[in-house]
Amino acid sequence: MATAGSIRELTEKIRHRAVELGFQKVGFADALYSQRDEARLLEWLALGYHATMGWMFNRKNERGDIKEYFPEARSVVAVGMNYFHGEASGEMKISNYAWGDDYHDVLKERLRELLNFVQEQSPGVRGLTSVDSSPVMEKSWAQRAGLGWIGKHTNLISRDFGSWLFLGELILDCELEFDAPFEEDLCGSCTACIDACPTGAIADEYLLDANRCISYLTIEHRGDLPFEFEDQLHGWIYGCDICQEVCPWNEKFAVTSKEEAFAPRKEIFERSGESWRYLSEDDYQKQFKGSAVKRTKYKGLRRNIAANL
Ligand code: B12
Ligand code: SF4
Ligand code: SF4
Repeated sequence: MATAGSIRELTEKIRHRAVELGFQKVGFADALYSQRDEARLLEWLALGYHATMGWMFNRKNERGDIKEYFPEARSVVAVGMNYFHGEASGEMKISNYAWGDDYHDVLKERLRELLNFVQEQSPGVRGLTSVDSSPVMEKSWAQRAGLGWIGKHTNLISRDFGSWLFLGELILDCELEFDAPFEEDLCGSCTACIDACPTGAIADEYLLDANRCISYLTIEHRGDLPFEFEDQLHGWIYGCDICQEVCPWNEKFAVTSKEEAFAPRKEIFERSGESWRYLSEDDYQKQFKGSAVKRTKYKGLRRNIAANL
């Protein structure tokens, strides 16, 4: 039978191990259903702000209630990894998050190691690792575990690294000692992200319309770009960082990541505008092997390059 002392000890061991594994942020939240989060998700879907991302709709029950996804869930270990390497520049811009190796692979592997560690410490514990693609509301879990607050641009911001953090979770069926949620909203009266977004995608504070978001259009949208946005990519060929680049928390607190996996690949970073125009499928396959840019496929990247010419 676990005692308060043994629960605390296990929690602190996990925190320590997560830091050793390269996570700058780690916190613990009670795996409870949140009516507030589910209501916001359903409102967002009802507005059609998920655009063509049908998978956001299809698994809404699991996304809206962690117990639907993992009925035995008791604790959520929320982690954040700093990936900042500078602001995007040049005629053809790729978002900072995709300059190195694919973060899904990097975080998943570390979270699996963390799960192994938990199971060594406490045999019989079961858990799931989650990075981006699982039906889990990651920003909300990070906020509930005390990592930071959700800003008006809808990304999670921390006091110490700004919003340049990848998020991931380890969902466990054992009890841990929980951190206090991050209750403050440090956006205050600032509206820099909303004012800077060139396509008006931040429909309201804390509410993003993916249909208008360059990140969605360049990464997730398949086929031709909607007519209205054909010439509205503003130099971005994969993702978009504008709302994060103008955020005062990022201007003040961005720290260059020491994670080698996220170091910019030279051949991507130093490519001239002109040479993007002639990117062959062969070059694409070689240069983006193991990179998040693979998500948009050669066809998608070519479409985005053409839209910026
Ligand atoms: C779908 C998705 C997208 C979509 C939609 C984005 C969105 N804002 O929902 C698109 C393709 C546009 C996208 C873009 C990007 N994404 Co994305 N995306 C996701 C994904 C898979 C789901 C997000 C989700 O659930 N959206 C649904 C809506 C309902 O959720 P929400 O915006 O979080 O809503 C919350 C708040 O807005 C809040 N809220 C609503 N009203 C109010 C009112 C008040 C007063 C308050 C306080 C809060 C509040 O409540 C909601 C629930 O908590 C997550 C991974 C995951 N599994 O969670 C990654 C994720 C959010 N993406 C991520 C990243 C990095 C990006 C980009 C920065 C990439 C880029 N540079 O191009 C951009 C950012 C664009 C932006 N301004 O949001 C990271 C964010 C990390 C962080 N620090 O926050 C995540 C967590 C992936 C990861 N594992 O790291 N993404
Ligand atoms: S990622 Fe770009 S297009 Fe999307 S909300 Fe931010 S500034 Fe607007
Ligand atoms: S730019 Fe301002 S309003 Fe937007 S997320 Fe940052 S602090 Fe909040």
